[in-house]
Amino acid sequence: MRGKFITLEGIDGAGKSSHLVFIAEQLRARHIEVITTREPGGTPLGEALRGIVLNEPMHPETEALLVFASRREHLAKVIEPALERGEWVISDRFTDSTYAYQCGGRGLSENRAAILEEWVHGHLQPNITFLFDAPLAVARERLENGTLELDKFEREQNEFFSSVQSAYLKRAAEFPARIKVIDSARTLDEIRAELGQLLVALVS
Ligand code: Z5A
Repeated sequence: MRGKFITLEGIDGAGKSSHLVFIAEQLRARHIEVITTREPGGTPLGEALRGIVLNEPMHPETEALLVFASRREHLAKVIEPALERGEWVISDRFTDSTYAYQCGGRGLSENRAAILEEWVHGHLQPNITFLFDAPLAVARERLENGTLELDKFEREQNEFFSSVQSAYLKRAAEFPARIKVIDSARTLDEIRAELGQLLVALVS
């Protein structure tokens, strides 16, 4: 049986990476084969592109083309083969990030993103997306406490993150069956309890 595809989304510091391991453990406890991966990245080429996207200033359309190039490789080499083998894939970020950061944050037209999305994975969408949503001030504080060196995106100002967050919530309103908004201003235990329930529904 084909595996399921789970993606984690949210503004920087909202907490998605903290929950990736928990989600994988919950699934493995149910004897499900799981791989975890991330975007941009997930392949040697994708990781090289990640270094460029996160650190080099560039035109918003160049940024969108590079994250979709990384995604094409990721789908071909990692995501699709794993799903075909019946494994579940958990990706820290996927295409909703492009709508949030490049469209919401940088002003790229959604039509351009939709063309690339159709080209790169018109046939595939995540089975479920957890959107970790926290007030900007909370996310910012967590990030500044946890990170030694901020990348190009993390150095952006509140206005940018506010636009990114609005774009995420717009996506969630457009795709309510797929995108589950998780209030991540709560404690880790409270969030895990909700994730646990959502995973039970996904597994059964
Ligand atoms: N990007 C893009 O522009 N377009 C695209 O299409 C894609 C990506 C795919 C890299 O992403 C960048 O790529 C991203 C957009 C761009 N922007 N940036 N930067 P990334 O996911 O690798 O980087 P990130 O967003 O900065 O992830 P992060 O630093 O790992 O943040 P997080 O996953 O949201 O948070 P966390 O690491 O789980 O938690 C941050 C800290 O808060 C940590 O110390 C935790 O222990 C703490 N934390 C988390 N949750 C809680 C709770 N509930 N209570 C207390 N403390 C908590």
